[in-house]
Amino acid sequence: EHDKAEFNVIGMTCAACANRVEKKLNKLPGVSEASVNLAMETAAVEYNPNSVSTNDMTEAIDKIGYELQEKA
Ligand code: 9UX
Repeated sequence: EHDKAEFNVIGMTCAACANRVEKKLNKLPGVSEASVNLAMETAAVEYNPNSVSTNDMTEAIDKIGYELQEKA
């Protein structure tokens, strides 16, 4: 009920980009904590897999102009 996903984030240029991505992830129902690291170009997300999928996250971020790639 409490999974963690790690992503590479493509397309972030400035701190406002990182805030946009982080806020979007945190607004998704089922996401309990999302943290974006601009310098590392990564995102870490804690979520309930019964409510939200990593594919939902990827689609939501694509819509605002960035790309998530789930780490292996
Ligand atoms: Mo910063 Mo990101 O000026 O789209 S918000 S580059």
